[in-house]
Amino acid sequence: MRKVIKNGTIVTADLTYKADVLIEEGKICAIGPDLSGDEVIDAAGCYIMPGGIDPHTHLEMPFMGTYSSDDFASGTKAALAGGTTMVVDFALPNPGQSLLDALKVWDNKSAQAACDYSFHMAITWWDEQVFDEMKAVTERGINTFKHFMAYKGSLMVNDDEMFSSFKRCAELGATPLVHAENGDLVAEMSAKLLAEGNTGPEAHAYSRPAQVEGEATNRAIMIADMAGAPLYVVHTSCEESHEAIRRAKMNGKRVWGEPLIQHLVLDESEYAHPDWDHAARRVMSPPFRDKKHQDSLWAGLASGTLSCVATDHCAFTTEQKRYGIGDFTKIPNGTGGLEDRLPVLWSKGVNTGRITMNEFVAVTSTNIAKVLNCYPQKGAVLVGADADLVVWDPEATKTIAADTQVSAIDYNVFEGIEVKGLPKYVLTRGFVAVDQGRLQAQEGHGQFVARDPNGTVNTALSKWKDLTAPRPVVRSGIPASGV
Ligand code: DUC
Ligand code: ZN
Ligand code: ZN
Ligand code: ZN
Repeated sequence: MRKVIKNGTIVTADLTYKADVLIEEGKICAIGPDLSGDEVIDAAGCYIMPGGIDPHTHLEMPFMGTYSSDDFASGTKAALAGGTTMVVDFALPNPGQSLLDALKVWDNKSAQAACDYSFHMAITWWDEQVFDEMKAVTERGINTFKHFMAYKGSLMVNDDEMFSSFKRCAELGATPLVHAENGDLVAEMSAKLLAEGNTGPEAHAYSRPAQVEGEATNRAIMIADMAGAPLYVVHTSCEESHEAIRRAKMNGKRVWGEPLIQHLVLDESEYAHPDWDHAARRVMSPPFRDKKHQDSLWAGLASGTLSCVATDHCAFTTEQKRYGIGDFTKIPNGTGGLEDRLPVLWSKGVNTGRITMNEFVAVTSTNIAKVLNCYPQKGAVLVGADADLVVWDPEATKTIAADTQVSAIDYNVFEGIEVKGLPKYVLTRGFVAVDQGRLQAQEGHGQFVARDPNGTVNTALSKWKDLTAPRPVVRSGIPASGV
């Protein structure tokens, strides 16, 4: 059975043009004028774009004494409802746990996925076993390793551990990722705030100012450079971090930054809301920032110094957030966004003229597929690519509301925002998961996407830069004067 999408305008990261798209066995098999198939999807008045890829989600993640409340079933359905056709989640070994055992846990959870998915592997501890297992992980098609520079006492790794792991990434052709916040300083400032009686959610933001993120981003960039590895900085939320990334790029370093849709449109005033629940629901790390930082992030997307827009989707219910009443450090960190990333970015970015439609496709899909090394299977409207497609109606509107969302939690941080531009059809490998705006996703349809190591960037870098290679011995150590 061949499906054909007719009468639409294709929008890719670099082109906008009118053509039909023919789909067979889950793949795009032809693009051109006047194509015919057994089933027609009418895209008149709509744009045909590659489905969104969310490079950063935490589905059913054990974290801060609980589990995030969207699992691979509700999370990937929410993704599809909003035009995202692939998510990349983080397999998270407990410190001391085998990476391959952690991977089995994520394999089991993801069996219910409704859209395709891949994993990053977190490095939460370091020894020879981890060093060895990283190779087996890359052989499973996972070429990205995440390092938490924050969450002292649980997930955080130190500089020596990061340096070892980054060098291993360079050897394996893998890319390290960092959550860049200075965990020592955050721990110290949190303790001081609590001791002074600052126990509410606003203190979460006070404990993690932009400086802790800027410092950690710059440190990670320098460590990656010494290791001969590229670097992907997750949830870039402030000018200080963006500045470090910009400078690195100008110096020829392969570094990418990933702002979240939340940081682009929501600001720190949310934490001053008189309602404790309202503020706590918005507690995430890094926290929301002021407008100056938002302007910097938008500028980065337009200029290309920031590459990908993600969600860090890590959804907790109000009841879970209330674990932190009386102590902000116990509020589970995380917000949702999987369903809203594309409509909100389109409305606040494309409709306002801050980014073009082609830049929208680049930062929500194509750049991500390239950096994570699954392009052009994903992120492309090309013959041979997976038919992960969105037929986007730029005139459709809605008001974001928790009452109508797919996500399993009881609120939405974007509540009340009016969006214009919504998916009319969403196809996941040819299967129509959103039909005229109605969700008909199927749990279990999603498949794991293997991302082979040795993307072009990684290979080039580790050949070019090997600062850790043995150095020539130029002196014996005895002064020549013989004193
Ligand atoms: N930040 C969050 O807010 N939640 C999950 C993990 C993270 O780094
Ligand atoms: Zn993080
Ligand atoms: Zn409220
Ligand atoms: Zn995260």
